[in-house]
Amino acid sequence: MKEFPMITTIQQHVLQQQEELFPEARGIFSSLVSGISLATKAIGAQVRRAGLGDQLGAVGSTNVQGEEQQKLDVYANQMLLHCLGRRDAVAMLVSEENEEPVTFDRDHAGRYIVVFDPLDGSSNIDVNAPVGTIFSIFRRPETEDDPTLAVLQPGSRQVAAGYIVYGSSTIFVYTAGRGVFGFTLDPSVGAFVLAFENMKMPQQGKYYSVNEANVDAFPTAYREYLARIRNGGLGCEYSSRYVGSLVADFHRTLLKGGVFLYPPTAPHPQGKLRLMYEANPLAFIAEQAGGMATDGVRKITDIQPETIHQRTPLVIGSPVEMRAFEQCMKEAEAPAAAGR
Ligand code: P6P
Repeated sequence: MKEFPMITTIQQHVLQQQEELFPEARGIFSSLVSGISLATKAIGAQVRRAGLGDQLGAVGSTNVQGEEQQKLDVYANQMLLHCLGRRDAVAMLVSEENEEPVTFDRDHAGRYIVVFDPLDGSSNIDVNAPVGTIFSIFRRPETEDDPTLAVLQPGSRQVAAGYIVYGSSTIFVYTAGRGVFGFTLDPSVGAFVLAFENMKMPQQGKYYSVNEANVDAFPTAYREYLARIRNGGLGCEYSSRYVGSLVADFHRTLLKGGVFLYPPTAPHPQGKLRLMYEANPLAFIAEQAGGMATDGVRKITDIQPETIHQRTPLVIGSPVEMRAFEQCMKEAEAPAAAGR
């Protein structure tokens, strides 16, 4: 009989993983991934129809960040809150679009906290550029009842993290601490199907990714680092690639190697990107894939958050580029240290 290609859906993969990783999870953890999978299939369907209905444009309100909300931002947030909020495993949900954690009055407290950016880069939708959903999963601390304090955990305590990039295809990438796996949404099956096993970031890439319009506002060390990249100081020629959508720029860096930077700038001296639901999940994935992620001083995953929506500078990428960046930061500190 003709052999048909066997498929592994993300649900099957998580069940296999959790038998090894979380034997005590009893299917609880996989229910979270199923909730995210369901929500992001619905979000992707709306993103792909942008322009055919009332999906495009701004809602006419701003979110807690003071950013203009796109209609699809609101839809994506509501879909994730709906699909995850129904899962008993969820103790609370934290979204870029909600100032406070969303908690649930259940007979028993859920065991997991899901933190997410429902639709990152949504301003790119109007021009058909890739956008994405980013999520991070923590265990709820047994001893902390205050929702905000329960959320404020360093990225090193993430149980799982991932993103869904709505690009030329819809790809779900996640890690649960035992490697990075990618699943492509197969419209003929209506499921995310395993397409990338044990994803590893190349030791060195040929792309650097930064918004060059801000370069004059970058700290000196960052400007010297970029100059070193451009003048062949890392041993090969580089091209610049910048989509302006974090998930798309990171996904390319994961697959092709290189480095993505969002340094401190004048409008954002603490960086523009969010620690809890942008930098942390991508840093977990980068580390699991053999890459690195820093805020310029510390590993992203070592940072103890002080507020849920706090921002951070982010430099994330392959070992060669990241070690060169660390060297530039050390050289920048050396004169200052000598002068002390
Ligand atoms: P800039 C999108 O608005 C976003 O939050 C990230 O997805 C992206 O990496 C960054 O901002 C782009 O910011 O200032 O370069 O337009």
